[in-house]
Order: sequence, then structure tokens, then C-alpha cells
Amino acid sequence: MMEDLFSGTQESTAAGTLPAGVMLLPGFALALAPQLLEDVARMAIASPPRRMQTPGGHWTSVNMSNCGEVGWVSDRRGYRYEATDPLTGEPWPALPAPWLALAKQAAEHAGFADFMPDACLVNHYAVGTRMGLHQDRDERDFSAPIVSVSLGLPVVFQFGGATRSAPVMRIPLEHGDVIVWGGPARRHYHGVLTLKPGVHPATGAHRINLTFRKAQ
Ligand code: MD3
Ligand code: FE
Repeated sequence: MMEDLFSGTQESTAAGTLPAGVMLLPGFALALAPQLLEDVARMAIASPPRRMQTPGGHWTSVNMSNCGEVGWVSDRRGYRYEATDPLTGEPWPALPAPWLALAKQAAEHAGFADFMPDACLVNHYAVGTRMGLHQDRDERDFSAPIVSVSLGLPVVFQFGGATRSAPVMRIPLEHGDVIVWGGPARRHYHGVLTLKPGVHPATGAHRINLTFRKAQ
């Protein structure tokens, strides 16, 4: 099995055993991190990270952008995936081949063969920003996993259950960590705690998170 060859695989953390369908791959993206961050900087020129308005009239704390065939957007009309960036009217930047290869490799390690993401949400966290507990349910096919890549400052990720009130597990995430979320975990509530002050050599006072999704 591939899993046995990859010594970095972890199914439990200080927080306890991860639920079925969740696999933490510590440092899986470390080697590619400089390339990922160079691409993120390039994309930030074409499709700038921006706060998005929610249907309720609030604004996301995090600056968001996308690459891929479609990108996740939120405004007063709701949440959805769109092929063009509403800020520019242009298509989102293409999903770079090395990003796709990384996401597919990570999914395969977790037992999801043939993961073919068509969207990647790029979240830019400044110190003091957070993401409240939510579910990702704007995708068409919940049998596909989501692959997340953490870059820059560390953060505490919160992983709950199928309801908002279910107990929450805390998972510390660091630069280069990758997590694959599939199976029942795919619909679980999750979020990230407020980013603490700090400086990371690769990203300064920021954390970048990439989430690869099959949206359509
Ligand atoms: C578990 N992003 O973009 S990544 C999001 O760190 C989002 O920026 C967080 O939640 C971040 O929607 C967390 C980990 C993650 C992403 C999507 C999931 C975990 C997930 C979807 C279902 C279950
Ligand atoms: Fe999410």
C-alpha cells in the first residue's frame, strides 16, 4: 500500500483520532511550497484576494480568490461557483499543473483515486482574521474529497460534526501540511481560529490556505 511507504501519514493528532475519511499528511507540500507561493503571488495580480459579502450582509474576515475552471463566490444573492471573477469579469487564473498533481497525489494517499478538482479556493489570512464554523455544501458531488494545503503562519483548525453543536476537535496546522477530507467528514462543520501574530519566513504575517474542490 502507498500509505505504508509514506512515513509522514498521521491518522491521529494531539487532539485525538481523526474521523474516517480524514487524513493528515504533515509536510506533504513542503517541497512545492516556494512554487505554490510564487503562483499565489502571480494570481493575486490577476484576480486579487478580496473579502466577499455574505447573503446576510456580513463580510468574510478572510481575503479570498480562486483558480481553476470555476471559483467559489459569495454576495448578497448567495454562495455559488462561477467561471468568471466578478471583480474583473475575466476567467479565474488556470489551476497550475503542479498544483493539480499535488492535490491528486494527496487524495490518492487518502484512498481517493482519480480526484479531479476543477476549483481551488485561495484564502489569505492576515493576523487577527478567522473563519467561523461552516459546512462546504455548494459543490455538486459530495463523493469527491476536498484537499487543503496550509502555507505560512500556523493556525488551529476546528473540526466538528454533522451538526453545528457537535463537539469540535482542534487540529494545529503548519506550513506545508496537507489534509484530505472525504467520506462522512466531507459534510462536517469546520473553521479556523483567529490567526495569532507572528512572522513566517515564507509568507510574513499571513497564512495562505488552498482548498481543492470538485465543484461541478
Ligand atoms: C472539512 N478553509 O475554504 S481548510 C474553506 O483554512 C475552509 O482556509 C479553511 O474551510 C482554511 O471552506 C479550512 C480545511 C477544510 C476545507 C474544507 C473542508 C476542511 C474541510 C470541507 C469539508 C470538511
Ligand atoms: Fe470550508
